Amino acid sequence: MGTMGNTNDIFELGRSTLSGIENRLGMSRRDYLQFCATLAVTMGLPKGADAAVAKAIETAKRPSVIWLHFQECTGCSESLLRAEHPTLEKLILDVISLDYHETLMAAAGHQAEAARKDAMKANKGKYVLVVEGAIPVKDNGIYCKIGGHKAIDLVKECAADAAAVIAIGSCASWGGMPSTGPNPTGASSVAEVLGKPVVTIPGCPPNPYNFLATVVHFLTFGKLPEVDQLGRPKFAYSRLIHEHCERRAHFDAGRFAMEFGDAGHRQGYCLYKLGCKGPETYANCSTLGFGDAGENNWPVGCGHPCIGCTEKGVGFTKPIHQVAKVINIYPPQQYPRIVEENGKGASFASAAALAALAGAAAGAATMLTRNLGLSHAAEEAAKAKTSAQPKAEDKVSS
Ligand code: FSX
Ligand code: SF4
Ligand code: F3S
Repeated sequence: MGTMGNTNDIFELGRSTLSGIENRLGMSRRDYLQFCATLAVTMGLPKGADAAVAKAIETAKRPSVIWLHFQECTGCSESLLRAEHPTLEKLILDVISLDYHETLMAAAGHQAEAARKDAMKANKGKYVLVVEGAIPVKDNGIYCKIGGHKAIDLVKECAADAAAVIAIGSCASWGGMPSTGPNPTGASSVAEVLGKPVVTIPGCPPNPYNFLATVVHFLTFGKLPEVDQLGRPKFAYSRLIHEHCERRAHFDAGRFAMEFGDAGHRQGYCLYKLGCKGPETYANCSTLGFGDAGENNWPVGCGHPCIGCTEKGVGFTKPIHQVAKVINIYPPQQYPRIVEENGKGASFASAAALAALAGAAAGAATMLTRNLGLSHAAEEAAKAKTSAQPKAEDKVSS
């Protein structure tokens, strides 16, 4: 890896080499550098690292990526390549050379098989294998076949000559939804099938930036990021969601939503009593919004309890209404601010795109997000203005 850049490098980079990126992506230099800064921050890199990231993306050879799909819903790919966010999609396809992806490639049948074999041969020992979905192992693995090959054989064949293996999504990371009891197909994780640890990016779906940051780390530093004992990059999965949740101050103050739609829910109170699993789930959802629809674009930000989708033994295992085990009872040293404008993070453009592309339902969801996100203080201020007395049915339980 080269030395980390500094702020001057960023401007130098902007003047000297970024015109290529501008042309390729049809995006402004400012947006591109902002994207690099987001990735650098996601990885927890020190100040100035965004210049090194920008340079690596601009100059390094795009790694060949072979992307396999097994037992899953394709939500991981959807989350990465959302039609609503063409900029993100373009960036991803510029950062990596996606040589084989069953959902996206135009080729079919023997042509598709040939594309996979060609990419593996041409990039032997250098390609990144991304696996989405669990692998069924019961009854000799007959429950998932692609092109006549069993998933269990395909993953072993493709992993043999890969420089790195990344399991994307909870299904590939630990079995996810397909492994829910009684797990009739024996849905298993990539690490279990390969018999060795791999990098895992759990989440159903995972935050696209966590995947991108992992790939860009590989590109910038020539190695994958540091991981925990479950293979999860530490930059994203070392803290509990509950530690940085925007509703944490409500939890500590004992202000809870007791029912969906009650006064507490509408005022953005803590969702613990509705079964939120944030206190026992490790992920950065509370600090990094999904996609580019705004900082509050995550389950709790939208008024839904976290179901612990990143965490084996929690997501798809514990009943949604069951209260979470509070792993860390200590209050944080610093409280995240109760975001007054909670739910207003979505840019006008992305909210409009959501509404236009996904129809009225998404538009309504955006409005709901905004309404649910109104903070206690904002409601109180509004109430004071109109001198309205709270109604009996609006009483908040705690
Ligand atoms: Fe779906 Fe991916 Fe969930 Fe699994 O995400 S969003 S079922 S983790 O493998 O496609
Ligand atoms: Fe946030 Fe859930 Fe923790 Fe409440 S229980 S503070 S909603 S993570
Ligand atoms: Fe999943 Fe909970 Fe994050 S449900 S997306 S781990 S907030």
